[in-house]
Amino acid sequence: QSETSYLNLCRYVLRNGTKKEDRTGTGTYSTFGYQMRFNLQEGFPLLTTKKIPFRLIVSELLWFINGDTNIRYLLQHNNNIWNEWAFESYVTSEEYQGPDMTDFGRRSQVDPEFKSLYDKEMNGFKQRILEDDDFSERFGNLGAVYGKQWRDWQTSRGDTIDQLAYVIESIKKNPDSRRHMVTAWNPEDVPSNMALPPCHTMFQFYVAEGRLSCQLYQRSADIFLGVPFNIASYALLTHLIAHECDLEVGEFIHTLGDAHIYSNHIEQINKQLTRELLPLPNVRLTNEKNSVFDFDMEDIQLQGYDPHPGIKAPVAV
Ligand code: DHF
Ligand code: TMP
Repeated sequence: QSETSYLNLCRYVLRNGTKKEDRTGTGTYSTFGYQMRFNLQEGFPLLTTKKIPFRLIVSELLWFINGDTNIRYLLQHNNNIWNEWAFESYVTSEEYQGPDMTDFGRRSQVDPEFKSLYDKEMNGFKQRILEDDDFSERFGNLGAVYGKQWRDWQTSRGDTIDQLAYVIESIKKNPDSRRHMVTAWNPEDVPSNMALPPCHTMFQFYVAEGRLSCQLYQRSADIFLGVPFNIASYALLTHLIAHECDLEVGEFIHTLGDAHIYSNHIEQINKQLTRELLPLPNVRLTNEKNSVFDFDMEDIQLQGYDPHPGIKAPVAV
């Protein structure tokens, strides 16, 4: 079963990872360069050894596909996975007048009194993003992140490039091409123009024997929290594009740069590794729609997902 390749990654980094400090101050065990393969014909690669909320994968992917970079859409779909990075830009702005939120990610894990202050500020922040258009324009936007680069890449000529639409056209017209590439890594934007430089930076499609495969290069991989989402997200993108192009799905190949386990995720991973694999679920896409750009949440259904319970872990900000 293809989940084994994820569990092998966990085992490999636990055993061989080098202790390494990181930007967030959490500390990691890390390795450089690793590849996993998922045969999408075997089933949909959503982990069964811990529950991954599929609706979060779908709403985040549709948000990318729509070219949206504002967390308001995610909040409207009850998806909180990007909140901290928008909140960070708010609490470091001149407009913010509340209690000191410096280093809120770490402090909220170790200081219960601070955590209640933080939860209150965060809830107020989310409410304003949802209700106040002007506030949401200014602080809900994560900058030139994935959606912007995929759909609306800014060129030096002053126009923009819709990389995703182009790649779908090229898969249809010229399936054998070796140029089915999309890149989210825009060197001009990386230093200052975004909340977090893209982690999943570049992907390529490949067509052979009527099957569509996808390979992703991920420069930085949070093995316990981010990677399970990234696998499912690109597997789903491959399904959506295959559906539009009248192809079957092939493989998802996941290539990692700095692949790390945060020091405060070790216990959780060890627990997960004791669990037995369960059957993989399947995705069903509506036949009423063809274009990737027309899909809504309800057009994407997951069947047969009966995983082990979720395992909580703090996210490093
Ligand atoms: N920073 C770090 N340090 N790691 C990440 O994985 C990460 N991912 C980002 C943005 N910044 C990041 C975007 N994707 C979660 C999962 C994916 C994600 C962000 C957060 C997460 O916290 N997942 C939890 C809870 C999900 C929920 O809200 O129910 C999980 O248990 O999977
Ligand atoms: P970095 O920018 O210092 O590499 O920090 C980004 C962290 O977020 C790092 O732990 C990797 C993790 N991450 C993922 O694993 N997957 C994702 O999709 C995103 C956005 C981040």
